[in-house]
Amino acid sequence: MNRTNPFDLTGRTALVTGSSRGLGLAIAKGLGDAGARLLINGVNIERLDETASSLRGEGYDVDLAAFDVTDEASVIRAFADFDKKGIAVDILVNNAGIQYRKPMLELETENWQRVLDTNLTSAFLVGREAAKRMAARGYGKIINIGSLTSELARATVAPYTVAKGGIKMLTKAMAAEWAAHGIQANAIGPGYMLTDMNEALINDPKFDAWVKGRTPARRWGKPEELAGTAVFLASSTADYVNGQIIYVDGGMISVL
Ligand code: GCO
Repeated sequence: MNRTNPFDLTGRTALVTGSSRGLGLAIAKGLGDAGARLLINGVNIERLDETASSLRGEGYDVDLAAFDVTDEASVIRAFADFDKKGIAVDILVNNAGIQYRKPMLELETENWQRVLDTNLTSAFLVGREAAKRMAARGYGKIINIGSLTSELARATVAPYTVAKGGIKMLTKAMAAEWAAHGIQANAIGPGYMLTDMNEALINDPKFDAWVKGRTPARRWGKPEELAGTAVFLASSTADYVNGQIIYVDGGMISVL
């Protein structure tokens, strides 16, 4: 019998922002494993080049998309460049993000703004440019990366919490306006993951013990554990899934 794989992404092009390492890289690999051509994005050209060549070495079909997701002119230029090259972004993963930990009473407005620009406004900017093209084609998948802090606050990460709460609502706003154009916008909410961004937390024995105690799975998540959910949301099996945030968190958000 000739069965087709409903999760197959062959022929699709996926742009993953902030994908030279961490969660973005793991998600990109997952989409690539499912057959997608990858557009790897970041601002550090050297690191991006290294990631692209190692991905190519592993057999992935990769192009570089070096632009700053916080800079509107660069985002617009990048999409104009895709248009010129005949590249259609079928799948967009808004993953780029930074963390800045400081108690709010000491927090500088500049750093508040920087975290919001990188973690939230970027998803609007890149999302808008991608969705203009997706709407014209009547097809597109947008996956925004949320967080446990899309729902719950944690002391010292206020701007991140506000940005990730915003990501949850931006995802719903995208669904509200773009679902009729054949675009599905959803989000993934990772739990505590083993990434460079979380290095200071992972290396803090008290925090490490707290994560393991607080998470029903009793461990940190591995970046590659997001891949399956990303593939699902990017695939045709999720064509009627809209505006959702799916937590991949070892059960943390569901328990006290
Ligand atoms: C923090 C971390 C966060 C978490 C993530 C959990 O300081 O709390 O850096 O990024 O890992 O938000 O979902």
